[in-house]
Amino acid sequence: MKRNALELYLVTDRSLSLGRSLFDIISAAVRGGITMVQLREKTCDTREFIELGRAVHGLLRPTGIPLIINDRADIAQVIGAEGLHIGQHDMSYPDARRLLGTEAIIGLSVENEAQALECLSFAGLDYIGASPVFSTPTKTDTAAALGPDGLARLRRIVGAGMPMVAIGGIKQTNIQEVIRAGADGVAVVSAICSAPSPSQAARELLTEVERAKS
Ligand code: TZP
Ligand code: MG
Repeated sequence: MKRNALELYLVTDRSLSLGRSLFDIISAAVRGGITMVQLREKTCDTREFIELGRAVHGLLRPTGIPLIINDRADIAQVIGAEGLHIGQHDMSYPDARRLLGTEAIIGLSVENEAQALECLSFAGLDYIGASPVFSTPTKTDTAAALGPDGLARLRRIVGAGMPMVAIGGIKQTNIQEVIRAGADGVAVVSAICSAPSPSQAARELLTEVERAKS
């Protein structure tokens, strides 16, 4: 995985897409410059998830934007997605790597310093998702918010070499502090999925990430 693929990572949530199709939201966000997509589908059935995954993969493949599937290694495998994102209660990282092989992108959510430390023993882990940086109505069953200081502590633990994306409550106005704390980029749900114009929202968020990194 190219590390700059983490700059603006769209994570989907159909319940926040204001009645619009996820496919349309993702298409618009691609036009706005997103660098990676995670399909995070908690409510649709498996067959619908696979259908959506195939359609989205068809959209993304020509653009080179990696498609990551949340939780479901089986779905990542059948649709040939570029990768899988797992949380601390999903399949373990070593098992996911065994199943998907060395080529797959595998990312892991990290919520605290002990989990960050454990990542140091995970050979080939592609990135960590520091979660949540700010508390967010999008996902309320989370650990306590890390804040920029907690994010900086995770960066010190995993070292400069580990790609790290920040998630949770990220919007245009807090991107500067998140990048300054050591994130390579930001993962967002509502800032794009619920935006009146997902393409414009993506463009503005990406501009802010690039400004923060320059
Ligand atoms: N994991 C930690 S916070 C979160 C996830 C999936 C939701 C982030 O959503 P938003 O709307 O970008 O705050
Ligand atoms: Mg999960």
